[in-house]
Order: sequence, then C-alpha cells, then structure tokens
Amino acid sequence: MEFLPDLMTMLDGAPVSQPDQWEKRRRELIDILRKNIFGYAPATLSPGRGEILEVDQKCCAGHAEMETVKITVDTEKGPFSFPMLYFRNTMQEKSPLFLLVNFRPEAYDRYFPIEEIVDNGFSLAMIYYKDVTSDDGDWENGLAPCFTRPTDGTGFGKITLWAWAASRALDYLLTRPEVDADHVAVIGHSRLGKTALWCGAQDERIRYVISNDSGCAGAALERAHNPGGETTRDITRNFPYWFCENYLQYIDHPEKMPFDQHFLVAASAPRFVAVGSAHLDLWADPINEQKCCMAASPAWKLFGKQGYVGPETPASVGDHFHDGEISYHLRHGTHFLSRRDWAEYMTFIKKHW
Ligand code: GTR
Repeated sequence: MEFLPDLMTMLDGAPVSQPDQWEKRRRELIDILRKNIFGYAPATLSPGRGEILEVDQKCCAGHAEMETVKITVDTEKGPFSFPMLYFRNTMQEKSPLFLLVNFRPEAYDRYFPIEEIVDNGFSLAMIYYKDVTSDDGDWENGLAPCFTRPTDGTGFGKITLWAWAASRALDYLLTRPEVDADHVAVIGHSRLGKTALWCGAQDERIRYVISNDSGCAGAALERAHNPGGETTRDITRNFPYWFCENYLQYIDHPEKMPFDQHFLVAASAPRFVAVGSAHLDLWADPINEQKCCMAASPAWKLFGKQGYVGPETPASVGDHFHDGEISYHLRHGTHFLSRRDWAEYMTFIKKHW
C-alpha cells in the first residue's frame, strides 16, 4: 500500500531487512507514536503493587474466585491507587490471563462473559478506565495530575494513562504464581481497544494484543477512509484529550502524519495481535481495520512469520482468519464486545498456544 508511510524503512533511510534490526525499528515506531498521537507515558517509578481486599470464593460454578484488589502505583505526587477485579481460575495451577480495560466497574458485565472465559481455561483481571482518570479534558482527577505533563505537544493523552495503568496492574499480576506469564493477553473495546493496542505495543510482557472495534486511532488505517468511518477530524474534535497535542495538527491532513495505524499494530511484532470488527460498525471502518492488518504484516515476515493470513478483498460477515500471527474477524452485528468476539479471541490464542 504505497500511500502509507513505509513500515520497513528506518528513520535514517536504511531498509529493515534483518530480524536483528527490528528492535531498533520497533523503538522508532513507538517513539513516532508517542510524539505524534498518544504522548509519552509517565516514568514508572516502581512496579505496581497489589493488596487483596476481598475474596468471593463462589464464582462461575465454583470454577473461579473473584478478588477485589487495590493496585497502588508510585507517582511524582506520592502513591495512587485504583481497584482491580481478578477472576482467578481455580481449575488449574496456572492459567493464561486476559487483562481487560473496561467501560464499567462492575462484575458481572455484558462485555465479559466470565463463566465462558473461565471454562475455557483462562483467568481474567479487569480494571475500570475511569478509576484511573476521567474520560474528558479534566486533568485534575485520578492519575492525571500525579505526573507533570510536558507542554511541548508530546504530553500524555488519556489513552496513554489508561494503558500505563494497565501495565502497572500487570506488574502485580505477574507476581502471582498462578498467572501463566508466557500467556498474557490485553483486551479492550473501542476507545479501550485503542488503549489495549497501545498498551501491548509498549509492554512486551503481553503476548496477545487484542483490539475489538477500535477503529480510528486504533486498528483502522486513517488515510484510506471509507464512507461512514470516523475521520482524524472527527476524533480530534470530539476527543482531543485522548491524545497528545501534536496529533491535533493533523486534523485535516492525515496524509501528513509520519505514521499510520499499521505502525501501531506492527509495534507488537513479532508477538500476536487480534483485530475484531463488526459488520454494522462502519464508524470503526472494518475494511480499514482489515487493511491495517495486511499493512502491518511485513514486520512479521521479517521473522519468517506471516502476520495476517487471509484475502486482500474485504471480509464477509462471519469470516475469521486465525492462521497467522495477526488474526482478523468480522462479526455480524453492531459496535459491542460480544460473546462471539471472545470466542474468536480464545480460539486464536489456543491455536497459537
Ligand atoms: C466513539 C469514538 C470512537 C470510539 C467509540 C467508543 O464515539 O468516536 O473512536 O472510541 O466512541 O469508545 O465507544
């Protein structure tokens, strides 16, 4: 796709043709994304810590315990805490883990069918994004005022703060002996799908990076806009605080961006990425989510892997392509994190176990 910035050319013009060049290129990609869209994350002063406040032993037909955990992170202004719910699978000694950044604080919730997740052998930890900081332009609540935000255009947006907090929750989760540290997934829907992609891109402890209906500024290419899809103009007008200020300069000129969203997907290479779309969710631009998977694939090919394995023509409703390291599926229905989506993600993970 010639109209896109070249994924496989270093900033100094050198072609990326050997696997041992990837780490340097990946660092460049992350830096480009930090400078131009999401902003730099706050410094991690220490790993996140956890304190179990409550345990409900009778979850999911006795197959899981639900812990309410207080996660604490050190900041420039002292410790800051937020809650996490952790469904520990009690059916086996070690379990793979989903870390979900969610829209609502409660268990049980329509965005995670916990019994099915547990019965498929997984544990799930969930943080509620607004416990980290509000979803608006207020920089005085939660984690936002705990760090100095650079004013040179590269200061963190809210997505970066949510992603950073998820990584601090993971610091704690990885101290738990029953978490299979080699099989951790981060997952989010929509704005939190963008958050999951950004979290996974930066945090290499995460093996499976899952974006559900993340769309613009997530897994959809921004230059190749389709009718009904959200544009850079829409998103920067409605949600400027999700991003660093530098992103706003591209409001009417996405073609001037030194990146497109295939950089975000590729920044998780050579690990696994799953992108899910819904056929009526034109706002998230399913076709451009699928194309983004194709455009990111050269990063995997560098390692002799495949990336996206599927047709170059638009997917049909019900299609799912799980063979490569980038999975794509197009579910029937509307903008939602559904049971069908979870089934696709679990199938993909099990396939590449
Ligand atoms: C929309 C926004 C999308 C998507 C969605 C969501 O209003 O334009 O980019 O993030 O919200 O998070 O549900």
